[in-house]
Amino acid sequence: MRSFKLVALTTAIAVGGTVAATASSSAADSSASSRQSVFHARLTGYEEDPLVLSTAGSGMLKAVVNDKAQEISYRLTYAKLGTVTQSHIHFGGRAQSGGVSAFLCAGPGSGAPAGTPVCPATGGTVTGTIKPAAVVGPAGQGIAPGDFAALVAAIRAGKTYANVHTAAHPGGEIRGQLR
Ligand SMILES: [Cu+2]
Repeated sequence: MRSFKLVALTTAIAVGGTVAATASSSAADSSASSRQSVFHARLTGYEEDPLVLSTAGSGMLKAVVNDKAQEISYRLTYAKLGTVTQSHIHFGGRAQSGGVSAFLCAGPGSGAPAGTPVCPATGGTVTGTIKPAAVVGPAGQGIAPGDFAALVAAIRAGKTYANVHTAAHPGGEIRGQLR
């Protein structure tokens, strides 16, 4: 019994030590690079501005910023929408509409940069990568075409949102702030 207790105590110390080591190494990581690189947006109709519809549609965006490689890789999933025409990252705060900064997917005639993936019709998942050449603006709001750093700064400031546009709702059917 005595030796069993001793083993249990030793194990507890070892586990505690591991937890402490993990905690301190993650603290070191975050101080070495305090800039956030993984962002998510939960898209619903309720986030649209102006709020004009109740929709069963919903979506999720995950975006990973790689400063060194100068690219944002993303995965956009959505469901229960009308016919999707295009999807973007826009410059703007919550409940505030702004211009298009980059395409996430597009249909024909949307004017999207070459290489923009095609939007799944009414639901599905699309993945892609935004490189500096895919940053289209909005120049009128201070983000020049190709200004990757300005887009990333806006994302980190919480001032960008993802929007999915449909044929029935050209202004956007679901939307969510990147954070
Ligand atoms: Cu849009």
